[in-house]
Amino acid sequence: MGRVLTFMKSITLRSKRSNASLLILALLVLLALLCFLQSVLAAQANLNSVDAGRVPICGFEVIRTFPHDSSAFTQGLAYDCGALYEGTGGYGQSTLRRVDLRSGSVLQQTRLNAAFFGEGVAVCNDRIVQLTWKSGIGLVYDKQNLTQIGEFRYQTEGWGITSDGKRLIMSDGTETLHFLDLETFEELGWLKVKAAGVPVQGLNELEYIKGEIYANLWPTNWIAIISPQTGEVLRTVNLSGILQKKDARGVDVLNGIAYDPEGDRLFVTGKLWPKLFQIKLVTDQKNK
Ligand SMILES: [Ca+2]
Repeated sequence: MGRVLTFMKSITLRSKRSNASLLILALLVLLALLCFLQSVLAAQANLNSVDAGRVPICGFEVIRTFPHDSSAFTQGLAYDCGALYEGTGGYGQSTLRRVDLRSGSVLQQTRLNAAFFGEGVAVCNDRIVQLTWKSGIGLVYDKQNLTQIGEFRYQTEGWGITSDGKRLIMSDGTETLHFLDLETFEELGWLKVKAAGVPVQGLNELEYIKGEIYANLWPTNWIAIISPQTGEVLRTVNLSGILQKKDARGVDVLNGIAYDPEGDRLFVTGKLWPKLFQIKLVTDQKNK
């Protein structure tokens, strides 16, 4: 009798464990669905806010294609004096790297502390600044050897960063752009970005180009081109389709804009993309 009871208890226990496993699995599936839904809704909100018809849409032409490290979860991209500087994300995987444009090979890199999720990068004279996502800490490096020489703090999340030569311009995932002092990193002011009066959320990787701010709109393949004076989105471009199908398996969204002022070259890539593109924006043409 005792053996039978023990056997039955064992079955009950296994059944409870099995139910608990099913419950955990169901919760994980639900969580994944909620994350997906949030991402879809966020994308929709951003696309609505750069509403076609009210904000001009540029087309684009691919001028040249370069290889890109398909294991790089690109969070920041900048071009300076013949080299690309790239920041990658992921806890335990974040890096700052100098990359050879033509071959896509990493010439030099510094790994971040595993507690940091690397974000945007900007080149400021002889230094490079790299944001971290949720740590509230910006990292400052010597441009020559990518050695960390300092850090600074901020109150928001860190997403994208660029420089207009006088100030740093930083995004935090919302519609706000922050202007920081180049030397002290103190906040000098901020700007709300709107498209036809509607706030534009998800401002991500940034690049200052000829008096305008280019911003990737997370989680989409769109770029918004913003007036630094008014915060108004002046025009947009949708780069969906720039990657051929064979190159698009397993990739994440567009996130990386860099500009070579000497050669007037505009570069874009994305998270885990195997290619980096030099593109030219075409105005007076509908999105292609
Ligand atoms: Ca950039």
